[in-house]
Amino acid sequence: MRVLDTKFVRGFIKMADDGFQQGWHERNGGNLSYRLTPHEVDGISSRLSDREDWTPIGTSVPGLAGEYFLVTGSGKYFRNIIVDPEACIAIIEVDSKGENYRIRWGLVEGGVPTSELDTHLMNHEVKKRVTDNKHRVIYHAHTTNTIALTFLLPLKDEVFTRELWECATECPVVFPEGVGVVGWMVPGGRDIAIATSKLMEQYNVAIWAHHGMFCSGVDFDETFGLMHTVEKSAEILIKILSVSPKRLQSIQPQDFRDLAKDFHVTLPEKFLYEK
Ligand code: 2HA
Ligand code: ZN
Repeated sequence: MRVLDTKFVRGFIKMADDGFQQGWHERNGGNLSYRLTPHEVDGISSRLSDREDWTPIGTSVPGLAGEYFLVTGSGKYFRNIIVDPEACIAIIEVDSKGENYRIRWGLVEGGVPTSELDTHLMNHEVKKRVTDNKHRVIYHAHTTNTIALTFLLPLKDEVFTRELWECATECPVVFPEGVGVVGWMVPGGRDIAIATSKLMEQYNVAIWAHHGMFCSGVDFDETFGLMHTVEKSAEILIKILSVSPKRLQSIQPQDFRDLAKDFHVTLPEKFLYEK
């Protein structure tokens, strides 16, 4: 089967374009990765090239040995993915030690996988383990309102989670485990990958101060929907803060406890502090 005709590649391209349409991917901003199922690898095996050399990942991900990923290319523009996917995205294979990768398809005009490959792969390794192999998508975007909030709120998981929960009733149902926050760090390397993947042990959302957001999920819909929900709530909060520093009313800790009961979610008490 042609790689471009597969459901997972089409879903990947649609998600990338949805993100671009949201205004989250200026220039070459953002990156996306998807961990293929063995069945999906089998379906395209005759279309994969084995001419490329192995390249060090820059970190070690033994939990991903032998896995295949569809990833965006470093320096490629999300805006162009829908127009010329073969030039903008690639399928990579991780070696049997989890230390090297090689390109098996795509990036036909040259290039390498996303500059945030370390973070993507370390997040995938954590999520594969803690979700019992269910999560397959890691998404990074430059979400405008969430970035703006990192200049206004203390960079604490408890504060971001609580403020985002309060601004849209669906939030505690969509991300009951909360969100994590990483203080400003140099992007594109192992240190920020370690900090982010540590948060991914307990959250599906990691916010990078003054930069953007990472989300994890089982499929494209769920992962995009999570990013979209967090960013929508951040937009509401930015509108509130823009109009007035004072709120007349909001959702209270006991309201969240009542919601948790009816919607069958567990909301950690550390987010339900008295203000
Ligand atoms: O340019 O978003 O974090 C891609 C990025 C780096
Ligand atoms: Zn970025």
